[in-house]
This record gives sequence, structure tokens and C-alpha cells, in this order.
Amino acid sequence: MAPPPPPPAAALTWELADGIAVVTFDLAGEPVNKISRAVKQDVLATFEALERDAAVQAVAFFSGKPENFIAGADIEEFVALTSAAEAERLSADGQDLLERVARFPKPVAVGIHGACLGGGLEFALACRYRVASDHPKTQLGLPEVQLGILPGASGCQRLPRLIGARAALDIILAGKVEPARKAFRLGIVDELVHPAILKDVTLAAARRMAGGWRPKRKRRGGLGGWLLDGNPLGRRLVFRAARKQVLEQTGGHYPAPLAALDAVEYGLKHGFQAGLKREAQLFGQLAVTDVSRKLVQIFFATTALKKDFGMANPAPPPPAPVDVRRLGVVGAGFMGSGIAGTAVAQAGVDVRMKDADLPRVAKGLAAAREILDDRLKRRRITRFEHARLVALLSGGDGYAGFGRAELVIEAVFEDLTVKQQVLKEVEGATRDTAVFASNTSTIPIARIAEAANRPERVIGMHFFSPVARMPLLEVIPSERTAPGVIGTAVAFGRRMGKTAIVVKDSPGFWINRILTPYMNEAGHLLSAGVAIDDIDHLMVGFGFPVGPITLLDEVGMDVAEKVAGVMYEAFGERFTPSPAFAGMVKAGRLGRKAGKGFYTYVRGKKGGVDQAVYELIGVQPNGGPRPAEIIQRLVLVMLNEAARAVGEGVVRTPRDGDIGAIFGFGFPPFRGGPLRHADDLGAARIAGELERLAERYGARFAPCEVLQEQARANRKFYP
Ligand code: 3H9
Repeated sequence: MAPPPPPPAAALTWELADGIAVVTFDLAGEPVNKISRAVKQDVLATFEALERDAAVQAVAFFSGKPENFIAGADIEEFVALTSAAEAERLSADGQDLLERVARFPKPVAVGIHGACLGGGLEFALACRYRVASDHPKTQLGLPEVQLGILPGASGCQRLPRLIGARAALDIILAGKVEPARKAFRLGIVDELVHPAILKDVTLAAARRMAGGWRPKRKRRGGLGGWLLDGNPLGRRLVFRAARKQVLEQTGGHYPAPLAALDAVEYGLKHGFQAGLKREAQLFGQLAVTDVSRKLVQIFFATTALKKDFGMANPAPPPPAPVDVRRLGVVGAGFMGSGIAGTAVAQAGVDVRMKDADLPRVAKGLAAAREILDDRLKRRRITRFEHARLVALLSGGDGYAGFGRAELVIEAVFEDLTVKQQVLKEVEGATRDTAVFASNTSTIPIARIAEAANRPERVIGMHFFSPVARMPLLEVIPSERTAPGVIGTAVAFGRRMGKTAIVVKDSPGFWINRILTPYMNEAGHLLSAGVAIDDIDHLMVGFGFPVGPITLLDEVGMDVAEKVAGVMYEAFGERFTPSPAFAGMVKAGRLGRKAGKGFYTYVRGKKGGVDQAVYELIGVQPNGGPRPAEIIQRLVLVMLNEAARAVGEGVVRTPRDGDIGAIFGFGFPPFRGGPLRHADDLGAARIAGELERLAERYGARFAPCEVLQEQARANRKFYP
């Protein structure tokens, strides 16, 4: 039997203005509006009252939150679902509610400002007229597949009918969120206006509709659109192409996009009502899958991280964290320019770059500007914003302009003496309160800080390359770094759009610590006669975006060799670098950037395996161990090191470790991260398999104490 409905939430209020009911959705005590069962009751009750009241001729609907419209269905309710049938009912209830909104006898206009996502957009789609503010915060989309589910409150039916199957699939299958401007171009919203007039324009639309006006919508996409979207044959082609693309992109690991495709296709073939039924069934099945649970955990972990500044909350001892408005960047190379360009593009701060000579600075500024050009090209910013942001970038061969910087990030050559020299120069050129951050990937921050007059203001900010695209930032305080300085670095990293984790100042920090044994193991497998592309294919099959050998080509063999050397020095035998990689740097095979590595590169495009590499390695492919053992060796060597590092406190929580691995190098999200995956496998099983591998291949596989202890006590990383 279905549980009784909860009492309505006190979320919706309304007042009458000249025949128009102005409804405001403002969920008390919550930062965002979300649609829970209780909110649904309130929506129902409110719409019933609006229908009964003869004075109400039309409805204008708004959010009472300053920064968001509706963030979707309440994700917490999914966590509590225990069966597919229960989840199907949740979806069907949502659909019923929105059917009532869509069939409401009086016209409804919505004014959208801020995030309008998932069930929030599905609600807006059920209304007759949509006005959106052209503010950057106004984003519309259906991100459900990112949570392992599908738009289950009629989104799979309404969106394709509004904007055509191709455009709708593009959004639904990738879980895309689009800025208001793009949503307007696509026909998702009817009007785009300045936030200051959003309310008036929405009210005016409601009033016009009350007077009998019916908005007309053009069929989008012209003749090509009709040929592909407007008839069954064309649609079949669209769906076939979409299915192929989904399978390529997900490797079959993520069931949600395929199910969403099914729900859309079924609805267009068999009609709206049949489509709703199918959508609810599929939603039910997806919501209780392990994949969806893992993706929801990642959502909550990422959200929790947004509030975690890696220091005592709320008020650490002085110095207090500072709001960075001017940034200095020393080193105008690939990393430095990436940091500078991303800081301007995301945080809108004034950036001053410095390098040894002006031609280098000019090159760095041009590279930083490319990040802004790219945003303009992709219409993420307007021409006006582009011009404003470009003007924030400047540079020189001295420290002029650094005096006012609150934060300076160095991205110079990975050498302790050079970094210490830069630190001293920066301290001389900046105020006493300025923070100095090193973008080192291997050198302990405490060592760099030995040269500092103000070691409490020295910290590590380890970005990943390319900075504009890689979402992770490791923030590394030394033991002497002041808590407020950690807060400054984390907050600024977040403003740059990064997910920041605070990690311990130990060799390789978190990411290189767990990645290096994995890369080394790939080398050992090469030496054992496994083909380069076999290793990569197997790990892509496991769920990584690219395999370890491709990753080496992307990172650069020179960089990888340096990291491997530092790690070996620090941890000894189990980090012995693979002999397979020894000749690569000498042979100039640095990877993509050199145009040759393990793979061939023609005009920047990756080709097949470069067969000449096998000669350099000294072993021709002979099949090597069984595929299952190849995967086992690569995965377990990483899990073992991850467990050991957790035991040493390299990450503060398993959450940080998992989010770091997912965002840092693409550990398969559907597995939840290396520590969740270890929990799923169980410590006893991992330790047993590691022991067997250690007997065959040596001590580098010996299970660490943390796993052994977990196996003995039947414990896990997560409760
Ligand atoms: C869906 O709609 C399914 C339907 O199709 C079908 C149903 C039948 N639920 O991120 P923030 C919390 S699926 C529950 O820091 P921001 C969040 O956890 C949904 N809680 O703010 C945090 O909680 P706390 C599809 C939610 O300004 C607080 O709100 N929608 C939800 O940086 C503040 O969040 C999505 O996937 C939610 N839906 O970003 C959108 N949303 O304070 C998910 C937020 O306790 N949400 N919370 O830590 C977002 O992307 C961002 O939160 C948003 C605001 C952009 C809205």
C-alpha cells in the first residue's frame, strides 16, 4: 500500500495582482528550492485554490530564492527509495502533478532566474509560457543522467515535443545544463530579458494570455529539422546515431542515457501517455541501481566539499582568509598561462604575469587569452565581457604590479632551488600579508618554505594540466601554514571553478601517490609482453576515460619520469620505476606535446601505436598475462597504495580521496572512487589477491597494513 501523503510543505505563497495570481516558491530553511513529496502536496493545494478562486484569471510563477529557481526533485528522497516499484511511483506522482499543471484551466507563465534543473525544468515545461533572465546564474537543463536516473517527471516527453528530438536528446543524454541564452535559442524559453524586468515581463505575458492570447511557437530547425525530427524515418536515423554515440561514450557502464533514449523514442512512437508510462518504469529501475547510488553519493560529496575550507570552521585563528582580487603568476609557461587564463575567466580577478623575458611573457599572455577566446567562441561570454576580461590580463619581466596582489602562484621549473629563489623574490615584492602558493607536483611545501621569511603564508596549489579543463585542485599546507591561508587557497581555487581537496604535505600528495604505482605497473606489463593498446583498452573497459599509456603520452614522459624518480626516492623499492619507460625521454618520445610517444601524432591528432616503441622497450607483444589479471594488477596496485596513503592521513577523509581520484584522473565515477571500490570488493578479498600477486611478481604487491587490519576486523573506509 502506498504511504499516506505527507502534510504540504509551507513553500508556496500567492497574492492577487490585478487578476493575476503571483505565486512565489520559497522553501523555508533551504538554500535551494527542491521538489519533495511535501512540496508536491503544496503545489497541488495551491493550484486547487487558484482554480477555485474566480478572481484569478492567470498565474505568474516565480522563485523566492535570489540565486536559484528550482534545483529539481529532492535527491535525498531517492536515497531513501528501497524498490523499483516505489521509485516508479515517485516518478508517476511527479508526472501526474505536472499533467495537472499543464492542463490547468488558467494560463501559467513562469519567470526563471537562477538554476532551473531537472524537475524544476520539467515543471517549467508544463507551464504555458517561459520567461528567463539573461543572468549568468540562469541555467536550464536536465542533469538527471549525471545521477544515474532519467528525467522522470515527463521531461523525456515534453522536451522533444517542444524543441525536436535531436536537440532534446543532446541535452537529456549528456545531462546538459545550458545558459539561458542557449536555452532561448533552442526554444526552451519563450523570452529572454534583463533580470530587472523579469517579473514585469512574466506578469505581462500572464495578463495577455488571460486576455485570450496564445503564444505561437515556430518549428525549429527548418527543412533539415523536419526531415530528421518530423517523420518516423528521419527519427529512426536520429535514434540510431544517438544510441551508437551513447555506447561509445559510456562503454556500456552507465544505463541511464540508454534508458532515457528508450523513454524518448517510445513516447514519440506510441504517444505521450504511453511514453509517460515507459518513462516512469525506466526511472524506477534506474533509481535503485548501484550506479545511481554511487553517482548520488558523488553529488553529495562534491556539495559537502564546497563548504569545507580545510580549516577550523567558522573562524580560524588569525590571519583570516582573504578575498583575492589581484593575482600574481610567476612563470608564463603552459601551467602558468593556464592558471592565469582560468583565474581571469572564472574568478574575474586582475592577473599580473611574470617571466624571465618579455617574449616568454607575451607567449604566456597569448595562451591565457586563448582561454577567454575559447569561451567567447562557445558563447559562454559576450563580446563585451570578453573585452573586459582580456583587459584584466597583464605581465612583465619584473615584479611591477605584484605589490597589490593578495595571492601569488608560482609555476616555474620543478626544481627546489629555483622555486626557493622565486619565493624570496616574491616575498620582497609583495605585502607582508600576501600568500605564496607553489604549483609543484612533487616537491614538499615544507622544503620550499624553508627559504621563506613568512612560512605561515606558504602553501601548495597543485593544478592539473590543462588547467582550464581539469576540475581538480590539490591544496597542500605545510605544518607551518596558517589555517586562514588554507582557507584563502581553497576559496580561490573554488572561484576558479575547481573542486579543491586539502591534502597532506607528503611526496606526490594524493594524486601522484596513487597514480605512480599504476603507471609503473603498466610499464611492468609492457615488459611482460602486453601490447600498448591492449593495456589501454582494458582500462577503458574498466571505466577510465583513457588508459594509462595514453595518459603518459598526455602528461608527458619527461614529467612522468621526474615524478616517478621523486616517488622512488621517497618510498623506495615498491616505487621502482619501470625499466620499460627508461629510453623514452632520451629518444625524445615525450608524448603528444613532442608529436611522438607510445602513439603516433599527426598534426596533434592521436593515431595508432607507434610500433617502433617496442624495439625501445626491448620486448615485442606476446599476449602477456590474461586480461583479468592485467586489470587486477593495475587496479589493486592503486587501491593498495590508496589505502596506505589514507592510513598516513594523506587525505583527510575517504570522501576527499574518492572525489580527488574521480576529478583528478577520471577514476570511474560509477565505481564511486578507489576507496568505495575497495569497500565493494572487501578488504579480505583484496588482501588475499594482493598476497597471491606478491608471491608471483614481488613485494610491490604486498598488502598494506590498513587493508590487513580492515580484513582482520571486517572494517571498511566508509561506515
Ligand atoms: C530530478 O529532478 C529528477 C526528476 O526528473 C524526476 C523525479 C521524479 N535535491 O550545490 P549547492 C542541496 S533529479 C536535494 O551547495 P550551489 C545541496 O545538497 C535532480 N538537495 O549550491 C546543498 O545542501 P546542504 C536534478 C539539493 O548554489 C544545498 O542544496 N537536479 C538539490 O553551489 C546547496 O547546494 C540536479 O541534479 C536537490 N535537487 O548550486 C541539480 N540541489 O546545504 C542539483 C541542491 O545541506 N543541484 N541541493 O549541503 C545543483 O546542481 C546545485 O545544487 C545548484 C546550486 C546549481 C542548484
